[in-house]
Amino acid sequence: MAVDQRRILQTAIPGPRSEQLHARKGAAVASGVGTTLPVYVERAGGGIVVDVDGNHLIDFGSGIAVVSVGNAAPRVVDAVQHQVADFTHTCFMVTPYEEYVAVAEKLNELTPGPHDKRSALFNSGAEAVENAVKIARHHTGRQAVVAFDHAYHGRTNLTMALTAKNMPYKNGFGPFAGEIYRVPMAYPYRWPTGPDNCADEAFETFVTQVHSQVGEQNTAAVIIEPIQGEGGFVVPAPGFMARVAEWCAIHRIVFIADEIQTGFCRTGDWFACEFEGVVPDLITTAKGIAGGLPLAAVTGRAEMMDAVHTGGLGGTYGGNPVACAAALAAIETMVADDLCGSAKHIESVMRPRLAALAEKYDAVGDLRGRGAMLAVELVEPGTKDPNPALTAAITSACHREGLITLTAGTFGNVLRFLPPLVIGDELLHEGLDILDSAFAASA
Ligand code: PLZ
Repeated sequence: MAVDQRRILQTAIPGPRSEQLHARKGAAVASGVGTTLPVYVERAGGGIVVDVDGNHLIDFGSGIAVVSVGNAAPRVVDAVQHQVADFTHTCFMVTPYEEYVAVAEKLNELTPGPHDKRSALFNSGAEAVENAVKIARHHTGRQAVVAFDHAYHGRTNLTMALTAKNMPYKNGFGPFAGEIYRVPMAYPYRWPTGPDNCADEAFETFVTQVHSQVGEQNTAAVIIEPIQGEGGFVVPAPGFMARVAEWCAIHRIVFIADEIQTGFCRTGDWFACEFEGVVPDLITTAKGIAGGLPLAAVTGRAEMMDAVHTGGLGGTYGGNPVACAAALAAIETMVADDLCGSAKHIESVMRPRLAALAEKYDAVGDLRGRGAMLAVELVEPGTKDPNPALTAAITSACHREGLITLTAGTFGNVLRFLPPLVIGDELLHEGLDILDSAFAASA
């Protein structure tokens, strides 16, 4: 059933039925599992999420950059229904099936670079990152992995170690995996000597620190998000990533692009690396790949991927046939409906309006991102001091008006926007109107 593409508020947000369910959640679900906006969902499609009280909310979150093709996208629903009726699981490592192979073929074709590639499929982004590190270590025979300030790579033990932010991801969960080293990110807005020096100085710092503190000969991999996701949509200073990738190639260090949040048309290209012409050795994907079903992948140079002994990679559910069928349908949708074009169009609608907000309110320190992955960083007016209180106030005001928005950033002071790529212009504008009013009321 198609979901009416209009915002409709029937009750306060959250409504009474959501509140009842939320009380049950409190009694039944571990409190460590948080909730951004406790409206309980009944169905969703396009740019709308419908809750159990009959409210229609505008979706500027896509379930954290997952349902780029829209919720319950028609091709995905159809493919899943067929696959689930045929068979649900055999385990690819026991008796394989075509859908897994077809997803690997698509990934090898769509990811940057014309070289010979291989892929392996997993269940979650964190699992893909773990496996990329396993592959890089096996291929190089080295152990150290270099990650950046503000990075987010997951919540498992190794990926917690790669993730930069303590609260809520790491606090009290140590000890963390060893041989992880952190270097500064080329974060233009917060670079001490200003954005113009950022790429050069950050690259020099990177080289010096890896050389002096780790040693190139000990470094298996450098992992970077081409645009940092949870870290606040930090777009590395232009040229930084390309120079890091080049330097990695010289020292035979595996350059891993974590495109779990940026991949699959989100930034207006299939993968965010392409914008700067960077070709990673390994690329991790998840989220947008399968229209909401759990699937993740590592794709990379055949000689690196194939360095691992047979049986060294896998997992019971990795590349589950239903998730693979969904991925093939999601990718088909991205091609047929030109969702990279849609992401660029979304930027053309959103960026001028966000720029107008930045013009009007001193609290907007920075506007950044690409495609349908845009954010504003909020500060105390006249300074660069993070303003998480205002960020929270604006977010709550948006939620109360039926606009799902998310926050991000090491300092909790970034409003980020990740609408489904199939959202209509009217909803986009209405969402931005709500954001305008939230700024007017709070800033
Ligand atoms: N790498 C770049 O963005 C997941 C995390 C939500 P999983 N980001 C959303 C939360 O609070 O847990 C992410 C990412 C990047 C890796 C991951 C991890 O992907 O599928 O959540 O494991």
